[in-house]
Amino acid sequence: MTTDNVRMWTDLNIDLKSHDMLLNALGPIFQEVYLSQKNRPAGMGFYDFVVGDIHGIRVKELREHAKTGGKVVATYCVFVPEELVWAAGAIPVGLCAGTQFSVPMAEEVLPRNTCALIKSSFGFKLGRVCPYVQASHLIVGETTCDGKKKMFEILNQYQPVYVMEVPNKKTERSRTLWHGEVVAFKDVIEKLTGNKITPKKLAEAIDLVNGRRLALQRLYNLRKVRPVPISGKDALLATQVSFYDDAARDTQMLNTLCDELDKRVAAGQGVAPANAPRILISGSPMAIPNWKLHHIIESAGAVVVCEESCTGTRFFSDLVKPTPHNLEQQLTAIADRYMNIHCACFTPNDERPDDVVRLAKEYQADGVMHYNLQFCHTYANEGYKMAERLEKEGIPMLRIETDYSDEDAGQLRTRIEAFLEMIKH
Ligand code: BJ8
Repeated sequence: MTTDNVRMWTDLNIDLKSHDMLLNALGPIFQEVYLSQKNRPAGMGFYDFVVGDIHGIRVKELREHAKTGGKVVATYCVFVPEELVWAAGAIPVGLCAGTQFSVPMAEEVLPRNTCALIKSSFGFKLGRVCPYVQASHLIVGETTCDGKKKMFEILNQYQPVYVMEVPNKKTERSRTLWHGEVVAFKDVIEKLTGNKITPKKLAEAIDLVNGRRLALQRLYNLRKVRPVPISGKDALLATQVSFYDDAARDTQMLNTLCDELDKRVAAGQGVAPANAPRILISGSPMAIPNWKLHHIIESAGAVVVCEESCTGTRFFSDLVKPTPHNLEQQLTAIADRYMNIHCACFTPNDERPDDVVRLAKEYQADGVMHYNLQFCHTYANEGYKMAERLEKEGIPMLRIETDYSDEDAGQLRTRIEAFLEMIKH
């Protein structure tokens, strides 16, 4: 912990005592979950460094940006079109939190029966333990689920929040509404930054974000190979870091990692034996440092080969389609791309089971684990239709409902081991 960092955190009004406790807890968990893995790609060294300095260097970059008049825009959902933020010269940063540490802080205000992701994120603000929240000039929320929607109203009492209306259906009327929301968001960001979003700037931002999506697609494509050249834990970490690292640097680091994985594939080198059970996880997102399920699965000898989630395929599968440099057409292409995210907030949302079936085949998954955070009603309910669909397809599925605490780890381990035993070749 450098003096510089402490000064920066003090300037950001961080509660230093709680913050110390948070960082001190993270180190041993990272050691146990990540650094104990054997045969990791050397390219993961970058991600280890990022986690080792999680509240240091990147926050410093955001502060430098702010010193020159730049803005930082925080988000909680992959529906917020980050292209518009970059195009206005601001920096987007994903804020979702995946730690139990801040959950009790949030429970002083929010109902206990709220999902851990919402509580953890809100607790970060209430407890003043997250420098990314503190460094943001605007938080952008969305109307995806009721828990988040109502949390944003309370969060707005602490920090400026702007909420985008995400429709709940996929009809033409909903698409029109969403298109209007994207246009309105452009105006909000222009007002915040004082910068006009030009077609040229927007084209550059579209290329920037598409570039990162392509790099993540490349990483995930490499996970389709048997034996798989990278663990699910490492792939998850690389994806999680993409939510807050600089997009250009992130793309470069992802591609460097993929170059190394290409060589592993060519040499037939895997992180697990070729016959290790291959698992696809589908459901709620896993924000950093939520590595709980992956750790249990991979400690039991299986390997996670894909995540159908917003910290997985939903984050990068679709690109913004190329258009002429014309603002209206670019905004339509952006709105169309984001409406194609099959979040459980939509009704109906039959495209999601379709995706899972397709992904299970592409990634040669032996089984699917349907993961929902406790009190997340949208994903919990979709688990029913997902089970029906996968049964028809002959794909074994295990339903997992959990939170961020370790209380149920033993019980989960037992259920997961039994499932793996059943699907073993
Ligand atoms: S597009 S999945 S990132 S909303 S887990 S907070 S749904 S109660 S996170 Fe999400 Fe956007 Fe959808 Fe993706 Fe609510 Fe459920 Fe909690 Fe959730």
